[in-house]
Amino acid sequence: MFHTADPKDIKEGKITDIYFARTIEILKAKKADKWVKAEFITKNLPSGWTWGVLSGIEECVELLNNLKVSVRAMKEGTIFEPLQPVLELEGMYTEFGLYETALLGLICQASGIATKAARCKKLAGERLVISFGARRMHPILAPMIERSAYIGGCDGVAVAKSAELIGEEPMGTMPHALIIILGDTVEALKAFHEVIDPKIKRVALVDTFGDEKLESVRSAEALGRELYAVRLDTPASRRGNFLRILQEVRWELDLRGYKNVKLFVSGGIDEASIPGLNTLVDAYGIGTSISNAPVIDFAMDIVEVEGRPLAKRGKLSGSKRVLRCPSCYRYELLPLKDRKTPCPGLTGSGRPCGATYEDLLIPLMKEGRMFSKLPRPKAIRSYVLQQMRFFEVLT
Ligand code: PCP
Repeated sequence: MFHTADPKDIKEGKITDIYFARTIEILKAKKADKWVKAEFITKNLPSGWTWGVLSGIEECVELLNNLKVSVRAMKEGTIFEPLQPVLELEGMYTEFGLYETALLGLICQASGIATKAARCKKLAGERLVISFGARRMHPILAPMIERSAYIGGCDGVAVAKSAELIGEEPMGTMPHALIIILGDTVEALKAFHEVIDPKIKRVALVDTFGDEKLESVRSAEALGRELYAVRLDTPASRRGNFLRILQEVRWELDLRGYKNVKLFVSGGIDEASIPGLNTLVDAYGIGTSISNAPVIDFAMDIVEVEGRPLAKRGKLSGSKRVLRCPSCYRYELLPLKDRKTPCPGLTGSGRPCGATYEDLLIPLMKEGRMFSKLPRPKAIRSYVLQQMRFFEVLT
């Protein structure tokens, strides 16, 4: 048996901090339940991040769809900033209070992963970024982790079940195990080429036994134009100046006419290493730094009771609108009842922007009835990449 919750446990409200269950008990016993609005915001983002990518909304819908609540939410994949409500629930508190723990868990981890993936993809530009991190986390979470990595911007995921969930083909190369068992890099590559479906890209792993540049040349000579790339997963003990190793591999391959063979790197890749490797690298396999991304510590807080703005210290009371200018991406936070004005921002040439703000926090469902169909992961990823044109990764 795995030490994990069953989806049924989550739907039945069993994944809840006990004090929420006791609060429900007290409110029911005292007939003191109230109609409330509760919002989910983060006051700060981890690691000096200035923006986050929202992920986990589809699972929140799965959890909320049998409850008598009205839900407003940002679309999954929306880039948000601190203090902006990304989700708001309205209804009798005892209808949804029990699910605070699970709802937070669904967006805190997923949004951290999606944001990290977006940061890595932004730094890598057009180069492939593949999610290799499922092995660092409990396998029961792998599909969620890799779905968030994909919608955040990764070009592919390694685990078959995750790929199924996002409707894409899984991506991978070959493990050291194949080379160790067959005893040689090129024997393993030839066996892969002989057995595996021709549509799968041929990537030789060149750091198992010998020097990467010699193994790369041997692999290129063995497969010629069939070889898509060589993967360097050089152990840290031998990595030294990794860029120099890549320069040597690139030089030796080009010298022999294998300019088509791409360079794929993995092992300890993080945002800090990407800019320095981009001059030579065509593809990144990123594991730990994405799957073990810091969580975004959202909190759920009541902001209205029986229609009256009321919130704890440190929180802004009342239901809100989150506006964003589609032209200059300026954000505005307003009380829900306030009317929006044209964007007061300035264009690059210093003229008033004046564009019409769009509402980011929009009605999603009422008592289980959805107002619109949820987008597929591919569409969410495109939405993230489109927004990412307006955001920088400050490292
Ligand atoms: C690892 C494997 C992972 C990579 C590294 C992720 O290599 O290829 O995909 O690394 P990261 O978590 O540091 O980003 P190995 O453990 O050498 O495994 P294998 O032989 O299976 O490729």
